[in-house]
Amino acid sequence: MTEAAVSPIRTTCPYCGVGCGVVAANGGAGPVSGDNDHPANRGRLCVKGASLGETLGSHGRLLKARVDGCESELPAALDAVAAAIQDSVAKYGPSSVAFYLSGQLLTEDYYVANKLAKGFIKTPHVDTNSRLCMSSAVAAHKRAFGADAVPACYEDLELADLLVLSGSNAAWNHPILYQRMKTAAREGRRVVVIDPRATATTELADLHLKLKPGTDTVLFNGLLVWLADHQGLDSEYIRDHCAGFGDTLAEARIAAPDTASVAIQCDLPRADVDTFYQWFAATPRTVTGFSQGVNQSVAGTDKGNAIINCHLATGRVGQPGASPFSLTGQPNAMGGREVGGLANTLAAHMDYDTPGAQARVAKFWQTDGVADGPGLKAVDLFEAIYRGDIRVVWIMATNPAVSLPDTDRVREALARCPTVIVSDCVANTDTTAFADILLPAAGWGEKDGTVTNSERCISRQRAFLPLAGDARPDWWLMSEVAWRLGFGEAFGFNTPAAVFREHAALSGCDNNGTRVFDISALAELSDQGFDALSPIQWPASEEAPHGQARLFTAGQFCTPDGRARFIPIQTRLPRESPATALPMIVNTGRIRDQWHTMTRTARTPRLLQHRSEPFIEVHPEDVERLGLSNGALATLTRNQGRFTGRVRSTDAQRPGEVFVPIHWNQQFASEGLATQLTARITDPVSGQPESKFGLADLTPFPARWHGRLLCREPQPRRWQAGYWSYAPLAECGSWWLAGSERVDWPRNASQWLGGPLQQVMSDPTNGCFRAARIVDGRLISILLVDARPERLPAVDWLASCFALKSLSDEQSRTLLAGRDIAREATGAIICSCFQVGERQIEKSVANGADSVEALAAALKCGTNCGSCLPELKSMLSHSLGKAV
Ligand SMILES: Nc1nc2c(c(=O)[nH]1)N[C@H]1C(S)=C(S)[C@@H](COP(=O)(O)OP(=O)(O)OC[C@H]3O[C@@H](n4cnc5c(=O)[nH]c(N)nc54)[C@H](O)[C@@H]3O)O[C@H]1N2
Ligand SMILES: Nc1nc2c(c(=O)[nH]1)N[C@H]1C(S)=C(S)[C@@H](COP(=O)(O)OP(=O)(O)OC[C@H]3O[C@@H](n4cnc5c(=O)[nH]c(N)nc54)[C@H](O)[C@@H]3O)O[C@H]1N2
Ligand code: SF4
Ligand SMILES: [Mo]
Repeated sequence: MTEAAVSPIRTTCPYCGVGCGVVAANGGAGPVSGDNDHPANRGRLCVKGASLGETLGSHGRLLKARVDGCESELPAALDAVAAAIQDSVAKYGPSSVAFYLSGQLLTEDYYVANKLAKGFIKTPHVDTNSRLCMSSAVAAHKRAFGADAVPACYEDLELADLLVLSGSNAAWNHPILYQRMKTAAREGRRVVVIDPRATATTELADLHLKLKPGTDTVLFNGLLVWLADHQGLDSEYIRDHCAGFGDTLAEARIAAPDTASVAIQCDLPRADVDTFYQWFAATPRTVTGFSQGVNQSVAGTDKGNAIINCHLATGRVGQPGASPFSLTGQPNAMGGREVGGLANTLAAHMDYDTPGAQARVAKFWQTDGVADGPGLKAVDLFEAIYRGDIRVVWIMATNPAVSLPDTDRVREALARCPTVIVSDCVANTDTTAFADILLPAAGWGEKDGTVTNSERCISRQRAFLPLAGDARPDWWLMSEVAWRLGFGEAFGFNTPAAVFREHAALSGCDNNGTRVFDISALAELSDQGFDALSPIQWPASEEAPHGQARLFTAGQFCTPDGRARFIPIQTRLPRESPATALPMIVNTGRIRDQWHTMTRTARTPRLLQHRSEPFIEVHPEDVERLGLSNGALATLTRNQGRFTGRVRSTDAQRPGEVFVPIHWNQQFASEGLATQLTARITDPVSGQPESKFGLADLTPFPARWHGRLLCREPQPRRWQAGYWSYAPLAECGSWWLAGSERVDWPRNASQWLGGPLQQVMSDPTNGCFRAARIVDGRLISILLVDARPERLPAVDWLASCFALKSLSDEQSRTLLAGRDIAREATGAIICSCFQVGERQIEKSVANGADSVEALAAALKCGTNCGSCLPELKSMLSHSLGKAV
């Protein structure tokens, strides 16, 4: 091939549910940029999307299958999968087999999994990590609208004159949508954020309701009462398009009789509650966006319905700029729901109890029957594995040893399970460690198919790279197993387009307008048509062949009588078993630059610079009360579970509550699993775990020493430390270490550093020790130990020494002294695009910069993707002592 550029490929970002269009130039060898023509992002990308190119490559990939710990050829591994399923079905029945899927699969993968499990193996046990993510919103939609359908589109977030965001940190988790919300700022437009902590998103808020965790239903019940008492209802809409208003209002009056009661129950200033209610009543164009602070709750479904009740009561559903809007998390959370990938659904928006659905789906799939009832939801599914009722589980594109609550129990379940099959694109995760059979899955850039974003927009993910090693797309791996199980005829797909056509046809099968999910207009797409498919918002049916932006605009819903349902909401607060009535409430969530369990985003050093280790955000009063200090380590303990992280003292938190990130796991930290701090408590309707409320003791980590160790990789771990946290850097690996044991440094250091030391500096009176291995002038590894963590030097310049071909004597001495003379330390990176750190920003402010524009002029920070703007603003306001 000549050097002629391969034409750019348009695809979709594999991270969040915003679903931005991405252009990969030059077969992935070129830079990745935003697709100007994609309706979700119009060319913009956040820092995660913009770094996608750096996550490609074979490093860390699972390239070969493994069976019982030994490398295997792929056909033999697929034989082993089929044999395990066949054997288990023969001995224990189909229900002994389960599939645990993911909103990160493509729709085509999901469709094949659902068909194979429910239609052919005939196990009902197919659930997905969407259970932990969106199942409360799904259940709320079904209760209110009769179908799991999001009425709104992204434009509504801009059109709204009042934007309410509840339980959503969109600035970090839906960054491009957040940019759109921000750009829509105008005279008269207001934003209300409802969240127990201040976040980057509250920067946009005209009103932040820092409510007591779990009390959202009280707040929205109170709103319904207020609307009824202040002529705020749309009585005609309620009369003509809804049912159940009377009972719902009566229940709301019991739960939240007046604003005084709401203010006390939610622990909010009464005036703020009144303001919110007045704004809501006065603003016809109101959108309420909600996410995990709503869904991941023991009252998640009720929280969703409490919000929807207020929108129905004001006729604000499916209107321009007026709707409830569930912001989905994963790139294909929606696609999974569309194929029926949740255990309580059957297929294509049909439930097991939808009249005629089982026979219809069986006929369509040309099988003699489907599984005969709903299967187990995620948390219960893993309990069934624990008990031994489920004996074969196939886990695909999710990392349940990290993401399910009470992870020790989940790990024990996986250890007990006779056959654990894991398909992943990454070799070493906390879950692949339990796999009996490991299948190499094709990753982003290699896969072809579709995903559906938060606004029901179906977009193509397109391949632009060859398959790595033996990796294959998930739909292909499952179809191969189906052939081996004797179901070959039903799985004769040879392209994802063939799978998509079948899925589209099923959505239209006997539909006649009864199911809002109908994409039958796409059932006849040719392979070329599929390749060229432009983003389209479902439904895409005979009536709406080009898609539809909003649903339910005419007030016609999917219930048998066409009316939406008000749902009476009682108060149900977060709970924990009494035995663990410990002092701190633990809230868990996301950070800007990492994606979930870090399998992909941690491959990019620049995404680990914003937050580089596990942390605990604590209110300053608690820091003081519990004898902690900002920047030191602390441990949260719940039963056997421990989480150790660096304390970030911040009044963003409410006293008595802490926030920890969900990302770190056993690949990246000694004790970084947030899910050890949350119990197996679920919402009774949706089965979604209460991931935002745990209880734990918070104590200082008794560190005698703190250390930083940097080694050229790969290196086996030779050190012992009570605390460690790992970050891969460009030229080396970096570990934060700390220990409570006394260490004889001169004796141990050479073992820790992997060989004889060339440079040593020891100052026992200050608890200070430094040693380096330098071979032929090249830095191999370095250890810096200090009794006080703040005296350890910043990692960025230490890491830069690994890039040098040879160190001068002067440089070696500087290294051990821990002082950087070459370049001033930047501190934690705030702007990942231009690598601008905390220290530089502080310095710039000290030199007179008093606005983000001034910072941008001085440092360029915030001028590319904009993900860091909320933090820049917050740093500025903090330093200047006033809002900017
Ligand atoms: N950078 C990044 N972006 C992501 C992801 C990621 O891993 N990293 N993951 C994606 C996925 S799958 C998802 S689901 C989304 C999630 O997106 P979000 O829902 O925005 O994420 P979280 O940080 O989990 O939680 C949101 C907020 O809920 C608040 N909260 C906690 N308890 C309550 C409560 O009782 N009431 C209210 N009103 N709020 C509460 C928390 O303080 C937190 O700020 O993000 C997506 N985007
Ligand atoms: N405490 C607490 N727990 C939570 C949450 C919380 O806020 N707090 N949030 C919950 C939510 S909303 C979510 S969505 C989950 C997320 O939790 P998980 O789904 O467990 O996390 P990921 O890291 O996204 O796991 C995806 C896995 O799939 C692999 N993978 C990526 N692409 C492919 C592919 O194409 N094919 C295959 N076969 N594998 C692939 C990745 O390498 C990775 O191992 O966590 C949930 N758990
Ligand atoms: S906003 Fe979400 S979809 Fe868009 S680039 Fe960022 S992570 Fe990807
Ligand atoms: Mo999620």
